[in-house]
Amino acid sequence: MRDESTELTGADFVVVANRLPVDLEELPDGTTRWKRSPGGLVTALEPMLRTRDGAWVGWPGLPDAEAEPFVEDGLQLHPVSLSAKDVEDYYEGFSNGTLWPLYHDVVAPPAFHRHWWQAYVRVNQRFAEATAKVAAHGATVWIQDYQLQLLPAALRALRPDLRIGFFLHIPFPPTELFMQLPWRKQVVEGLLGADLVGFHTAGGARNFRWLATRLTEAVPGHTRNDVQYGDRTVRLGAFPISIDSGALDELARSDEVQQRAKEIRADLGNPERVILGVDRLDYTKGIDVRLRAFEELIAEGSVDAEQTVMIQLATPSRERVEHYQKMRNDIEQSVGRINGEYARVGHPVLHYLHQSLPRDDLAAFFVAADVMLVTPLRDGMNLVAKEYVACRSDLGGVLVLSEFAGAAIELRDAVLVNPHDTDGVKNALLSALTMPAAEGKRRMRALRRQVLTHDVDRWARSFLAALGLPDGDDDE
Ligand code: ADQ
Repeated sequence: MRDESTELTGADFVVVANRLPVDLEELPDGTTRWKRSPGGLVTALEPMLRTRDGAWVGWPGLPDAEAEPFVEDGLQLHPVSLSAKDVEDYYEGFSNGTLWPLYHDVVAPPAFHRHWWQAYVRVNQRFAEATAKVAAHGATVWIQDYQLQLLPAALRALRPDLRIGFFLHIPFPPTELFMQLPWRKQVVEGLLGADLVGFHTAGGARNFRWLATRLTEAVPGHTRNDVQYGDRTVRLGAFPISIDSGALDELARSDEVQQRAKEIRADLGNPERVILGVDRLDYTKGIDVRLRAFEELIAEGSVDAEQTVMIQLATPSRERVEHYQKMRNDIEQSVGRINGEYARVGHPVLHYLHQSLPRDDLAAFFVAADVMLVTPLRDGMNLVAKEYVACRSDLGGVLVLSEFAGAAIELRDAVLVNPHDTDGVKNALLSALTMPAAEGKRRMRALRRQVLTHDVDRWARSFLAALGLPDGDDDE
């Protein structure tokens, strides 16, 4: 993976994220190796980074690991090391125990601990120092997500010559909830260090603008999309993220994936209806909501357990955080209860896989599912909803989508539900299961028009254009 021949130089375009696009893995003999961790963000940004002498700054994913910067396929990778204590307090603590629940409508109570906050400040400062070393004079730096909200200001203090963008991948909360944060002013000031702060939705940008003008010296700017902060204008905007829709569409059309989808249905006993849920195992995703709706519909006899199968795929996530351990137990108990009550030997009504699947397998599940249930209580965007749509070139399948996912703003032709309303979710699931084919096709056609024309490349380009970065294609 290493390309020692390419030199590490000051980069004109730098992405900073909590994680690098590669993970450092510890092998049983104690040695380590790099492993690619392909995600949507990497796919979107990689081509731009390569054409621009780009660099990526982030944590390699292993505590207490010191790793040297290196070049991989023309992309500079700069590891920032975190101690076990940093991981506990900055990452699992402040990022995932305070900010994550606070920004997701407090669906779980956020914990406020001063030593977590201190670690957050310390680690953000370390990222600032690392980035300041990597960026060339006048470079563009694009900071990603809630773990690094203090970085824009910390970096500007070290390097006023840089052009700094920040994008938040999770929702920015309603102002009343944000006000609970003891360090609310510092967080807003941190973000105001950027030239452009991007959110998934206009509502997020609006909330931030209101807070900035109440909590800091910032004053309303000339338009609704900026604030004046000292002698600088900070622009705000909505940039709904997406997926590599074209590539996924092509993968889903392939003979292998189509064949695998048939096999999945056959393995399930060729039921009339297959319902699917796919999530990172997280309490914001509303997995319990959909299990309850499914269970009640079977119990009432509205759904036939002989002819309907539900599959829930859940990627393991944040397994060391206590709240996640409890949620996992609760979900697994529900799965056991539902199958205990309604399954027959060799025919579970509910299949639950606590596993991360390869991309083409996942595409096959999307192709195989008649109904996709996406029911988060709150979600920045939700890429799964878009992935399902991209996989349905046959115009089959019905998407049931929570109103509280950012994706609901674009995907108006999904069956939209309020996940807090169990009867509403049950009705939506039932209507999706019984939807006339013509209506299903009409909806899926409209959804595909949106998802295929608004892909992740377009997202990245529109953010960078707003930040004032010229288009990378003209470079060569
Ligand atoms: P996440 O909370 O991780 O992202 P989401 O947008 O749904 O949520 O992305 C999850 C990704 O993991 C999808 O690409 C999905 O295919 C994949 N995945 C889920 N389960 C899987 C499984 N069992 N096997 C393999 N892959 C699986 C955060 C925010 C979101 C926002 C994104 C991007 O919380 O709201 O959409 O960032 O900004």
